[in-house]
Amino acid sequence: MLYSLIYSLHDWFSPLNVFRYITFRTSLAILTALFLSLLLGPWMINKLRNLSLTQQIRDDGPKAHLGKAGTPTMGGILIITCIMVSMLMWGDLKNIYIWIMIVSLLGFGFIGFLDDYLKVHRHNHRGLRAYQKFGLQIGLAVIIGVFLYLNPKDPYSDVLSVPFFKKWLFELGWIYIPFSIIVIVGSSNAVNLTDGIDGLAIGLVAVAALANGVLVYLSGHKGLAQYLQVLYLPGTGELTVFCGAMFGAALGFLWFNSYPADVFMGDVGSLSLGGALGTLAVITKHEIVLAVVGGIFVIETLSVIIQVSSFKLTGKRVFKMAPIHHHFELKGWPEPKVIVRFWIIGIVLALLSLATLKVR
Ligand code: 57M
Repeated sequence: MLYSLIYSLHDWFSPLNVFRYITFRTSLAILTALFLSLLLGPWMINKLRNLSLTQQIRDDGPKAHLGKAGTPTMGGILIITCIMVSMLMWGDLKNIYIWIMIVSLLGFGFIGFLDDYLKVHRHNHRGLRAYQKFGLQIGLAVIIGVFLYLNPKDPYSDVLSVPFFKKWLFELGWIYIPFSIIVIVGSSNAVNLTDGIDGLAIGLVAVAALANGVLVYLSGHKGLAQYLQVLYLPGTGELTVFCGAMFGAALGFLWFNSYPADVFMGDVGSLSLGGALGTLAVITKHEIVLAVVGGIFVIETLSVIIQVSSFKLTGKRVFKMAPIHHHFELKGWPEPKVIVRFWIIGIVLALLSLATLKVR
């Protein structure tokens, strides 16, 4: 909104023309979300604590985690608030893709909020039942997937692109709808599983937001998309501003969630951020690239699938504990070492995903 108001004045004051540029507004979105997080963080943490919205620690987890009991959770409310304020200020609210991202962020955030709230307020600390949580997530993803598939403005609404192989475009037809649902729901739950040690998930979300910001800027820019031979998707360039808001809010939350964490994001944060990243990948046709950018999220999810399958089929564990971050904790790695080493791998994978743009 603020963007439209300021930009409309550029006829009288030409320097305001700079607000036309996505890169300029993305910088403002990053700074707004970051400083709003730092400003509201302490107040939000106290509020969560005063409302007894604090974490229960399961006793079957790493013993080192027992000391985390009582840490305020549902800090994802702060993340979502900062992204939304930043978007409402600097995003072009006439862009349909911005609204699809907002629906995804708030929709998955609401599902996570329900789960968190029930966990805190139920005597057995049980949140939503698995079928309820998955059912709500799939329902939201169906709405997003069908809308994107029927989007008259997107000539590639059913196309799957493959990194490195620029000419390979697979027209999936209506199959694209279930495919996009799997990407969105899978991404939401992958971030949720990864959020099991201080700062790991939010740090990787910041890396993914930054990498996706570069990807979406290029695929929304006609000249650059043609030069790099990536799909040119008109109107998606505006999502760079959303990625900037996400990056700024993630950095701001990391200030408080870094080890030893003052606050956890809760499912309200992990489900919403994961759902947004998955939706972003579907809009920009970078689903396979997302799997590289969010490689740690994929590895964490695969570790759970392997562990649960092995345990059910053979009664034996492959890892000391899944997700894999717990495995390294139980191997004796201090928590900060697990976090930073996983971030390093995440950054390398993000750089690799950007390399797919150049390699033909
Ligand atoms: C999401 N939630 C954390 C916090 C955060 C099938 C199985 C793999 C499911 C999985 C599970 O329950 N996942 C749920 C992970 C929890 O964090 C809360 O949840 C929010 C994210 N959704 O924001 O509110 C705990 O994680 C720790 N934490 C931090 N710092 C952070 O910044 O230390 C979180 C954020 C928090 C805190 O201790 O309480 C979680 O782990 O539950 N289950 C597991 O991950 C469990 N693994 C397991 O059961 N493995 C078995 C299975 C696969 C057969 C095995 O390997 O044998 C582990 N998690 C816990 N206890 N808490 C181990 C047991």
